[in-house]
Amino acid sequence: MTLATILIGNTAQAVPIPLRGIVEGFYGTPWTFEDRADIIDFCRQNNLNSYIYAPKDDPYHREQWRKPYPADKLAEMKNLVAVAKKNNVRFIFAVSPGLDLNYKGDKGEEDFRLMIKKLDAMYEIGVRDFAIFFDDIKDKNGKEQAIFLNRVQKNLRGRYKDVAPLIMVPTEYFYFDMVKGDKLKPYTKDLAENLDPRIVVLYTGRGVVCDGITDKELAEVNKIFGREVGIWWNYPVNDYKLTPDGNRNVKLALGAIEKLPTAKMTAIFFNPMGQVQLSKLSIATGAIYANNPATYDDSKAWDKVLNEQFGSLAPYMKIFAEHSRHMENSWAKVGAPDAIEFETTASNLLYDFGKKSFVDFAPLERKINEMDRAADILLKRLPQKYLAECKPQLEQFKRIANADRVAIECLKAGQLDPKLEILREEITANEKQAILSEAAARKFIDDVIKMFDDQNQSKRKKKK
Ligand code: 14T
Repeated sequence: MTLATILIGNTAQAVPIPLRGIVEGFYGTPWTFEDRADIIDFCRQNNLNSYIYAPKDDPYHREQWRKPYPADKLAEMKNLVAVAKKNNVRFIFAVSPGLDLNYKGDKGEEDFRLMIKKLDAMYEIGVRDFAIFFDDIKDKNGKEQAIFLNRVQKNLRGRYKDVAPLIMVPTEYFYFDMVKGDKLKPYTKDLAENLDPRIVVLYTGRGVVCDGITDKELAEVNKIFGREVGIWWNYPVNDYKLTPDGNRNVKLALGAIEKLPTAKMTAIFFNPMGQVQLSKLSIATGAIYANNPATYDDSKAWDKVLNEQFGSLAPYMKIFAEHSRHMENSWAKVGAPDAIEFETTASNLLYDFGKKSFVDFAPLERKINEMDRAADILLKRLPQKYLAECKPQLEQFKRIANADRVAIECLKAGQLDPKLEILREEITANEKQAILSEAAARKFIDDVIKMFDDQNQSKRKKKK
């Protein structure tokens, strides 16, 4: 039993995180208005109460934040705000002015006026919740940002009694960027010292994309800001794994939300993938978490949601999703490892292969057959709107299963078949658009080829 569980009579009561929802905060093609209406309905169904509008590549949100929305865009927005109201979901409108915001002099006054004008237009169409984000910018004037935000908050709440407290994201928005050694960096210190304590601060954990947040880590950041901070959680977002030709959204994050605090907290927002339908898998587990952090069990939640969302296809979707849940690059790491059982079965097999006279290939062969079959069934039976988001990945999954099978044939024959190298080249070519199971089923192909290469190399050396 943790702090966040309250005993009433003799039964544990769930303590939902007060503000819980989705932040459309990724880089790349923004969702459509239909996507957003659909996701707001999904929020209601899953007892998530907030949606933040903050698509990085809506020019009116960030690069050209000063410009008012044209009439057609505003009409769509008004529609969406009505959908949110009907669904009992807060529509939180965010602006990211930090690329070129002025604080001082006439330009400062003009920018303040334009910000208020921008937010007023949203109030007019029914928005009552606002956010201002300062992430991913060069400017690091903590004090000026705080003064600006305090002034915006005071202005809005002075004129409108029904506007909620402002939400903000700092420029130093992850813990390792807020501190140097055991000291606060100047930006964070200035911001924390000057920011109205009623303004909600969001942060992403110890890194931008990191492997969990502990109660202790959260408490430390609460202390820094002198308030209960909220979490902007960068899973399942997949905008940061860029291919050499600049494609985003190539790896699908289909795992459960995991490793988040159980202590009492004030807000959590999940940053989704460009793929709206498939984002619902991990976000529905996040909703279970956010409605009762103390009792959350990620693997139970994952199974429950797979069944709810995929019905008779759930067992096949689970096999696919197991190979596509870990997100990692040089600076990011989140999500359970991909296909742990496959990985241990494969590495045990290769270990035995070098040592023993008898090797049992059957367990890995069974797994490979299951993967191939799952891909076929999903390609045939997934509803069109889901398939549209994962066809390249399912086809790549099939290619990998196929190559894994050939790799086993090579092991059985005791020599490398050049066909395996051709299959690997095909897979590599398709990694422009689809990546999965990098450290499991995809790695097995490389491991087998490398093993034969090493063997041949040492044979050649012996001849010399
Ligand atoms: F606001 C923040 F909390 C945040 O996470 N900002 C961005 C966000 O829009 C993006 O979707 C997310 C995942 O890529 O990370 C932040 O953007 C970055 C940060 C980086 F350090 C993108 C690339 C980076 F190298």
